Amino acid sequence: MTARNFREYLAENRLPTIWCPGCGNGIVLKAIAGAFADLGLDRRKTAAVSGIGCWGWADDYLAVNAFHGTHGRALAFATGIKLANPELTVVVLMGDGDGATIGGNHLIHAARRNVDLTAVVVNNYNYGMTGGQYSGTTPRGSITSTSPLGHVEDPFDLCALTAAAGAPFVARGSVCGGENLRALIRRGLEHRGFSFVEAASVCPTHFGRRNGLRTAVEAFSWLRDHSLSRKRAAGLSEEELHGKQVLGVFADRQSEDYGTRYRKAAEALRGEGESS
Ligand SMILES: Cc1ncc(C[n+]2csc(CCOP(=O)(O)OP(=O)(O)O)c2C)c(N)n1
Ligand code: SF4
Repeated sequence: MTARNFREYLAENRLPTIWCPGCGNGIVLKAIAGAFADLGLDRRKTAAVSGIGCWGWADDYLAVNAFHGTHGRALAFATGIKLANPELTVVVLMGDGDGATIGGNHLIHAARRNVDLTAVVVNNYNYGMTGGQYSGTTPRGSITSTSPLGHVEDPFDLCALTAAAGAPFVARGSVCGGENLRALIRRGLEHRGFSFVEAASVCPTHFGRRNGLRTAVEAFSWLRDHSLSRKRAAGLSEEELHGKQVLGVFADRQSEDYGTRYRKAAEALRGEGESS
C-alpha cells in the first residue's frame, strides 16, 4: 500500500462546493479524501454512497465511484453494492437526518448485521438542506425552524446507539480536529465489518444562526467548547455531560462480517448439492 496525496481523491473540476461559507462539510470531505490517501486506495475499487442532504452532496466531490440514492436509504443501497462486489471499499455518507432520523432503522440494522461498510455521519444537529428542522440528534433546548420555543426531546447518542446495535467499530470525531477525524475514518476503513464514524459538525446557516451563533467562527467555538475527550468525560455526571459531545473510540473489536458469513453459508449449500 502506497500513501498518496488527498487531492488525488477530490474531483477538483467540481470545486468549489455548493456548501455555505463556514459549513463543516468541507473539513469532513478533506478528512475522507485524506483517509483514502493514507491507505492508498484504488479509486476504481472505492465507492461513495450517499443519501440526500447538504452532506449527501459529498460524493460529487470525490474522485471515486459514486451512487447518490434516496433520503434515508444510503445504507440499503450500500449493502447491495458491497454484497454484489465484495472487492469494493464502500463509504456511506449521511447527515444526521438522513442516517439517523429517517434512516435510523437502516442504521441499527446495518450495525447489527455487521455489513462491511464505513458509515460517516455528519452530525450538524439539524436538517440543513431543507431549512433547519430538528432531527433525531438536535440537543434539548435548541431552537430550530420546527422547535421555535426550544426543542423538548432528548437527542440520540449515535455512538451509544450503533455500539449497542452491534457495530464493531464506533468512533466520534469533530470538525474542530480534522486530522483526528481523518485518523478515525482511516481506522474505520481498515476495520473489517460495520464501522461507524460520527463527525460532530456545524451548520452556521441554520442551527448556528437560530442559536445565537452569529458567525461560523462562533459556531466552531461553540462546538469546541461543547466537546471533550472520553478521558476527560470519565467520572463526570450525566448532568455535567448534558449537551456535550464526547470524542473518541467507543468500540473496536473483531467480528465476522455479514458478507463473509453469507458467502460461507452459500458455499456450504453448494457443497451439499454437489455431494448429494
Ligand atoms: C423521503 C424524503 N423525505 C424528505 C425529503 C426532504 N429532505 C431532503 S434533505 C432533508 C434533510 C437533510 O438533513 P440531513 O440528513 O441532516 O443533512 P444536512 O442537509 O444537514 O447535511 C430532507 C428532509 C426527501 N428528499 N426525501
Ligand atoms: S445549510 Fe448548513 S449544512 Fe447546508 S451547506 Fe449551509 S451550513 Fe452546511
